[in-house]
Amino acid sequence: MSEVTAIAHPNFALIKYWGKTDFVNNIPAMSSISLTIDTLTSTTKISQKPEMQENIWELNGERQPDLGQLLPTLDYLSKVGKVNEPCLIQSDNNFPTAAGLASSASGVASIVVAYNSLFDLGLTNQQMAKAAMLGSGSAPRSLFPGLVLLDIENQCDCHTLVEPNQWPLSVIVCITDDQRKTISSREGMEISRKTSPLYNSWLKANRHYIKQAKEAINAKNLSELGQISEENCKQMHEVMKTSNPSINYMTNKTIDCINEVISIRKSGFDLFYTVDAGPQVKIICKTEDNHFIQERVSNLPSVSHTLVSNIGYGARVTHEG
Ligand code: 2P0
Repeated sequence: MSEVTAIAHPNFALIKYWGKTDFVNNIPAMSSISLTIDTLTSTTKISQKPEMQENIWELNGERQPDLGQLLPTLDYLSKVGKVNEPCLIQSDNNFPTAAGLASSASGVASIVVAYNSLFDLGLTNQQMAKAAMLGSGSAPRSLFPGLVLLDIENQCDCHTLVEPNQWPLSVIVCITDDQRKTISSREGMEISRKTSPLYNSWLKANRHYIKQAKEAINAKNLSELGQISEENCKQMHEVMKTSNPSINYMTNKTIDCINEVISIRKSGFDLFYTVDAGPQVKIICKTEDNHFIQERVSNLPSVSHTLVSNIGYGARVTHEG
């Protein structure tokens, strides 16, 4: 085998990670719960290239100047697997990159899975999660299907809480602006950790959020999960805003879209929103309601387009050759 292709999907956090406990090993300071979606996809082909001097990374067809945040992941994988063979890594996203749609999580997860298969490393889930985390703190969650817990209090164990077919939910991504973000999550998290007066209370509240969200998920109670997720989202954005310099990923268009979610909810639908490190709004709803809700938000002048997904599967190999 000289090449492997793998795919992975983005995941959106309902209970969020914002801040690291260990910058060098890229370890999140708090646990998180996410939802892996389908439809949006990162595809990575890794080919062995003995004639090359070093690994080369192409993203969306463009050669990158260096390996960037992939370097720690690839260093770890080559060390664990005792592999020292240069590769060409070609990743493509079928959605906007670095616009708050978790492209680094799905990209890194697809690379870890492809590399594991290409060199037949036989990594455990724990090792895969560690390799992914070194590249992006949210990437371990894209290795797994459905609703996923990344448990910082349990050696960064990452596992599925609910499989995709156990709870028919949809995610409507409302794109308000697909430009690259100006402050990366990585920079933003460090600024918040060092300067926000709310950072410590954010850190302390994490256990409570995880417990409440797990209970709502076990009971498949969408409105309770929505309530706790929106609270968690608002608190994270308060931490960002109270940082120095202040960080604000939300725009007026984001707020318009959130207001529409609240208005649809008042008319009797079960849905909630979440917003990450970008201006897009993700709406979580029952699959049976997704057409109606998509039509409502698509009519907003602040929404340029929408992307609809259901709950998706974890990272997987699609081709070996
Ligand atoms: C999350 N975000 O839990 C939170 C919510 C954005 C807002 O994890 O520095 O790309 O590579 O670990 O994983 C985005 O951060 O950052 C993120 P690094 P990552 O989904």
